[in-house]
Amino acid sequence: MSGSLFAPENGPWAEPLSAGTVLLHGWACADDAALCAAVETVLRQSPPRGMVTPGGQAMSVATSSCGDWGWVSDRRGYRYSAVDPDSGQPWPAMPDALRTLARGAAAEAGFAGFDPDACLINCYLPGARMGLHQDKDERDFAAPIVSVSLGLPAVFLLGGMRRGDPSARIQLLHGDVLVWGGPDRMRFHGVRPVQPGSHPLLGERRINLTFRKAR
Ligand code: MD3
Ligand code: FE
Repeated sequence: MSGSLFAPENGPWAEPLSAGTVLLHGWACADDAALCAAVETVLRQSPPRGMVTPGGQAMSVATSSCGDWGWVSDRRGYRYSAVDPDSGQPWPAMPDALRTLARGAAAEAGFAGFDPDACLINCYLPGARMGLHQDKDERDFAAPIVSVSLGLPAVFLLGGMRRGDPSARIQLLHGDVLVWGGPDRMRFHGVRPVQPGSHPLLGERRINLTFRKAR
């Protein structure tokens, strides 16, 4: 019965956080070594790099992507690009292990048929954080976003529809998968600074994958 609702004794379990957000605790744990290996393969081809916001601020998170589209930011703005601007080549293909995980998690959360064409890879060293923002660079807000947390834990901030709305603090551990869509798709969210530590598979890092339908 692995993966069924409210069965923590059986491994992964689903916790609805609000109308359109489900936290699948430990969903990625069973396959974590293969997932981390697939991510490392992508990162050798398109290494994580610091981005600059359109306002000129350096982001503390280093970012890469795989799939048909990758997310980039510079002084010209935020956008999706088919080419890694550092290599001049297309982004690495989305590994099957990653795509299968994202599709299964989306289906478990009620979004059957999710077909991501982009996977952002956010790499956090201790101290790295992500300020409150909305994900609004995608074309189709009807598709959900699936987030996979690997390595060091983090506290994520789940805000409201306006920047000033209060936000809940939610711990994301290695192997946790968060699916959000529908009424929650445009919520403000962020990540508190990652605390120092070491993880057996990834060392002194947190890696977050977000699967999106970009175009
Ligand atoms: C669901 N990444 O890449 S994902 C991003 O952990 C991004 O790297 C974060 O935000 C990361 O754009 C957070 C988890 C998350 C965060 C906020 C949410 C899921 C959410 C807000 C509403 C619903
Ligand atoms: Fe985001």
